[in-house]
Amino acid sequence: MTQILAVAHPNIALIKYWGKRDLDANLPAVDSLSVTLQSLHTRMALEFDERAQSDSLQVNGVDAPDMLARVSKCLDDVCGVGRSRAAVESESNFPIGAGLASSASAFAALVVAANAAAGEKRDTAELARVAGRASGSAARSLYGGIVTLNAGESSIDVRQICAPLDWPLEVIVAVTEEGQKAVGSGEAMIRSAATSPFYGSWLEEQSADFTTALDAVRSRDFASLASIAEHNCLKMHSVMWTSKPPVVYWNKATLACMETVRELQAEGHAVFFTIDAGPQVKAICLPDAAKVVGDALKQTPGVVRVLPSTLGQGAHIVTPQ
Ligand code: 2P0
Repeated sequence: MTQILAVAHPNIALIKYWGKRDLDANLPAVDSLSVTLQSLHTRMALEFDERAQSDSLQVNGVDAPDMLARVSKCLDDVCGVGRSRAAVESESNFPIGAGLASSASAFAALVVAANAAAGEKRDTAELARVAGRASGSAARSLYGGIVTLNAGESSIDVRQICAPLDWPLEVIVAVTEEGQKAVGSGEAMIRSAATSPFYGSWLEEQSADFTTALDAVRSRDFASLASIAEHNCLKMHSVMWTSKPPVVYWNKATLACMETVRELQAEGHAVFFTIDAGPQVKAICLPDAAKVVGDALKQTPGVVRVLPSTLGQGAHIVTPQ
């Protein structure tokens, strides 16, 4: 069978997903709101082979047996358990497993590729639900621009609320460490729910934070979005830090980048930070501020490189069958 190629972009949550309502179904405990990044991508090549005995997976040109079970299960979810075995090759142009949502772009691209192979039977909303079972954040990468994920009792509802050009925010990712994180987000979330004394208030306040952010996007109120996104990020990290044992993804450069963003804000630039399950800092800004923000982060001690991006498209097929 022909090889199918899909591309998806990682997304960065401004209102974070941290915690699961249902472990088996991988349902998030809270609503989230994200931006999809155009310059970072995962390309997923998928080819089914009726004669093959088992699935295979390469990530950036190297066999990845640890991830294979999750990929096989996701292919079963899209194509059915009676499917042929598949050869899957994933390539990302940014550090993976480092808090840059590589599992989001990978599983979003995978479900789109698998759906094309299976004859386009599922719509995007359904693919988002399937991707979310593999990786909670992957559901959001099915869509471009600014995206919401509502976490219901038994299902998720994912939507684009703003197309990329309707509010052309820019994101500068400051990479402070290229290596993979020591504790995966799935495991860390479970630990937080079980041990952080702040987890309950995190859950309680989330829908108010989500609504504030949604209103800020709808009214294009950058200052309001900045304030709630930074608050929500720091609250998620407070839950992580107060887990037992603590989950601390930051390094010295993470803090230095936050300080840089604070200085830029004091100079009047429209920028705010967010940080995920890794030490990288993402600075979200209005287009006018992008150059000065990029230059300032590049010069911040400990920053390895910066990756600038506009808001991007949802997951899509590159080569039709
Ligand atoms: C987010 N993160 O909303 C949050 C913020 C990291 C910090 O979603 O266990 O890899 O596969 O559902 O999607 C990263 O977690 O977790 C994540 P699983 P996922 O983007």
